[in-house]
Amino acid sequence: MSQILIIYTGGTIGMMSDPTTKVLRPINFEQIMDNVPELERLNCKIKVHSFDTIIDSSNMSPAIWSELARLVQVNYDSVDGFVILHGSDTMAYTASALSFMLENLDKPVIFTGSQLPISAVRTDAKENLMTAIEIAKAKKNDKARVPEVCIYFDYKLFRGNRAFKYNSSKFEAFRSPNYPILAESGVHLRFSVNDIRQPGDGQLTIHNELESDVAVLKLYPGISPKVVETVLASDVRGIIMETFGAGNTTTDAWFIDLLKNAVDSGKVILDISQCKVGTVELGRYETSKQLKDIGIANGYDMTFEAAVTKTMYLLGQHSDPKVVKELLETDLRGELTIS
Ligand code: ASN
Repeated sequence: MSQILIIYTGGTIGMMSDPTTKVLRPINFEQIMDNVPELERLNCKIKVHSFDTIIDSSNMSPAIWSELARLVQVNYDSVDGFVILHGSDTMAYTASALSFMLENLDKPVIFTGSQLPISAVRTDAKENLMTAIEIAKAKKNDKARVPEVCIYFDYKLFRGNRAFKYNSSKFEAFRSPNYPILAESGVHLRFSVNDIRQPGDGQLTIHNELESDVAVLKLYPGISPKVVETVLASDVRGIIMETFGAGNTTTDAWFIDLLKNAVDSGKVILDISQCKVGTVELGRYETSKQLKDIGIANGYDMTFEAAVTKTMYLLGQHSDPKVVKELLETDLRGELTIS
């Protein structure tokens, strides 16, 4: 019989409305179980690890990502797969971070949650939870069907580092426009076999050293030298720069000079687009050619969540900015497509 470890961190799935204030607050896992008697009828053994402090995912942190990676490592040999219950607000960050922290993963790590509490009559939590468990235990020829860090939500399975929360009120909360979904659930559970990554031969390795101090520079027409200078002067080694269209920026000399000085001083600047669909193409327009020349890293079609967590992960592993730049531009866990 399959064994699944459910790790409960919090999120709306396990919240209840406070009778007096009406504010949604997290509840404990036993109260969740009471709402899903169907769990008993699943043909698998379920172990549960509940965090001591149950959180809204806006309070998620790299320290908790490390604890999640450790729990996966400690239980790796004794279970067939993992289901992590997590708030949807920052689920894509945690899933992206875990995808980098868990190297050579060959078992499913499926994040899920819900938009309505599990106790609500119209809840989406039960379907999300039950199908996430089905996916975590799904095997073919004794091998996991999805040996990846994923997000399962509203009948769709996404690669974790390709998804982002785009809707705060619909059940269809996530999208992954730059990569196909890995499975779809309906009457049948259909896996997109060709889009699922297959593991290499190596042993699972956990990377817990993250450098969480990164900065973000989001461009807008009219951004001033003062603003750009402030972000670039901050005491961080990595900056995620959200640019226009296919990775374009102003060509104003002051702007390019500030970026160049920052790169020359050893900072890594990663170019990702403010567009949610499509990719950065450094050098396609005049407005990105100089970025390539001065050593800005190409983020291709990475999500913001993947870009931030990948930068934290690489800065935690490597001190040489050239190595960090090179690896940022490399497909490590299926997070980018080199065009
Ligand atoms: N605020 C919640 C959270 O991210 C939202 C949710 O889970 N739907 O924890």
